[in-house]
Amino acid sequence: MKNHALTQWRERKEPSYGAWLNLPDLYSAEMLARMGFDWVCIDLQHGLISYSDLLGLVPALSGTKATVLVRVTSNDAGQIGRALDAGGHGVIVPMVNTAEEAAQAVAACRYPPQGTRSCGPMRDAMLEGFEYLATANSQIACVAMIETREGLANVKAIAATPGLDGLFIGPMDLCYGIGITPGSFGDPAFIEAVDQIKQACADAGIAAGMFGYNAALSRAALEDGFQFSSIGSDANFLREGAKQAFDAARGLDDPKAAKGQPGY
Ligand code: 3PY
Ligand code: MG
Repeated sequence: MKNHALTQWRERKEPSYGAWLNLPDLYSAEMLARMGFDWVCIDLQHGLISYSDLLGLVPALSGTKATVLVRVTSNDAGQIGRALDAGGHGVIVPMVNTAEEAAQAVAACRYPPQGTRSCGPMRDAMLEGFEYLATANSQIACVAMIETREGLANVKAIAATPGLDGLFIGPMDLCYGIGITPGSFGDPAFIEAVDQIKQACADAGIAAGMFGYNAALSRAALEDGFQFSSIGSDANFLREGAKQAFDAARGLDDPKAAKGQPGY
């Protein structure tokens, strides 16, 4: 197994574009993946997606170049194992606050001796047999989200966690964490926090990622030294596309709508 997104992040030569799935629809998931995104993240934390939905979404995405990441609901080894056994090629773990928590997430992604993942890869074993076991530890991506005050305070130690592949900023929770209004991404405190996280990644030699609420936010992050960003979600693409068409048909074109509005 070769993880396309992980290769991009490690080599850092090109921006890595992601699409975010909040909806449990197989057709729209496949459609997005076929558009050429480097990775697609199935969001079990805030998306309207169950584990049974995930079992259908993973095959719908396979056969495209998109690396399948799963945002789990919490830093839970059992759930991380199930997401990977179902065919996820990496996890995004929310609300990581300490280096110990980051190490727990990494251990859940790696087979012994590097970690404690229990052996039972269902989908990848079907596709690759035991070959999967030889490559899984190096090809499964483990990403920790920095989005709390405590996580930010410990970001250097978290980034230095052996085996961790990247940090991913949850901008809205990060705003809450540092005590500013959610969405005030121009606030100097937010910019300072983002810089701190980016620097911690650079020092540790891991990838910096940003949840982008729209293409403009993602582009700014990627031009500012981030390696990966989600440029929007299925729900947001649907809402924005529908809004533009509906407004255009009524002659109400909103110049702001063309740039895309933040949203889940
Ligand atoms: C955040 O903005 O906090 C996120 O986790 C994005 O879903
Ligand atoms: Mg969050």
